Amino acid sequence: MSKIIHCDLFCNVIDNYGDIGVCWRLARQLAGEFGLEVRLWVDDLGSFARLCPEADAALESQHCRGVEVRRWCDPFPEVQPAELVIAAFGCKLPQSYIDAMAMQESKPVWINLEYLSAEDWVYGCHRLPSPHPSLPLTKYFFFPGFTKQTGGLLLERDLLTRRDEFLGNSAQQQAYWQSLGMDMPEAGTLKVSLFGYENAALAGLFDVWAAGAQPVLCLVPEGRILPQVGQYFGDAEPGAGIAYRRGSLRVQVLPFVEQERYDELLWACDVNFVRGEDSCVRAQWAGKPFVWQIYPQHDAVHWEKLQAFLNLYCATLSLAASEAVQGLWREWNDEGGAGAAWSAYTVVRCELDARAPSWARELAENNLALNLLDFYQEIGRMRAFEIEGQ
Ligand code: TRH
Repeated sequence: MSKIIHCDLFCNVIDNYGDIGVCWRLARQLAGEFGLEVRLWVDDLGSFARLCPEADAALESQHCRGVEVRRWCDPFPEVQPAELVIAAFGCKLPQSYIDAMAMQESKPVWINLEYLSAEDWVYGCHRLPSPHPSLPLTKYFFFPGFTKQTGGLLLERDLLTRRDEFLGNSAQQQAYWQSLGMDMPEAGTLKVSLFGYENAALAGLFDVWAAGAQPVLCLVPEGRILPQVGQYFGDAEPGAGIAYRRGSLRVQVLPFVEQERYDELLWACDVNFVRGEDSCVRAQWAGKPFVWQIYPQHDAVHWEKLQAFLNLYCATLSLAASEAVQGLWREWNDEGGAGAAWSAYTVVRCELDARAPSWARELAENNLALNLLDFYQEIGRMRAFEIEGQ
């Protein structure tokens, strides 16, 4: 029987839900699908509890869905380091923990799991070692990404099967809409989910939807864009459960749901507006057209990141579809005229609908958790070989 691998996964929540979203997903997958003993260290359990409502943000230690969740506090407790140590998004590990790693006879495999990017400089940095300046430890960079030259994307083993079952089963879909307190939308209604940051382009988009011939049902999970939604409809206190209507547009505000349930929303809609990192990946697994609001950075480097992804995503589209996607995404991210760009997008929707499932299938060939564990084993073999050679 093979030995159980212990994994310490460190998550420093910078803001929002992306950091913890990625870590929680990876932790569950490593524990549930690969049998690792995972300890997830989180410095903001309040954010974690939004994704996993059964968690108690006041506890130092608890078990959730097969994962030991620990508060990352200062001073850091004295613990035995795991064989596999993952620092999510390059977060800085506690010094006492690094010292303890250096004391181990068999040194842990220390991996910096980086942010997702489609930029090609990533190819040269993926799997690069970085020896510690003073301790006998090496940290390795691991980059998620969209091509074979990267570590791939987080994808649960059964996700695409579950998605296809949902899409092929109207009873399941009906049950989903009922769980939202709604009837299944009538055929011909365009169903849109809208998860985003504050965005000045929203009003223009709502105007176009409201004035259009096609009925649009827009589902908005509670979050940063909600005050603007309320403002559009003259409501100073928008909240989950509230619905609005103007012309052909109906907006329904949804509660923020536990992480596993967010996928159903993406599957149930025709177009998904997403943001950050994790929801953007989930929208791709949904096999539906999507519009990405990238996480804005002060030095505007996010534009290069956005363009790098667009270059990949649009490479197999017709010129018209490529221009329409790029036009809408740019306007949405620039907080500009998304309403006008929407019309061109509508014209190419059929092509985008057809392309999205095959795009997901292609990405699914590169599974991040699997690659991470292969890399862990590879480093172990490399070290054993070096010891034999001494
Ligand atoms: O929340 P985000 O904007 O996260 C971020 C962070 O800002 C982070 O600092 C930054 O580095 C990163 O983006 C790029 O967007 P993201 O990544 O999509 O994370 C949202 C998570 O919330 C994702 O795991 C899905 C989840 N979610 C739910 O669990 N329930 C919900 O109802 C919704 C709408 C989302």
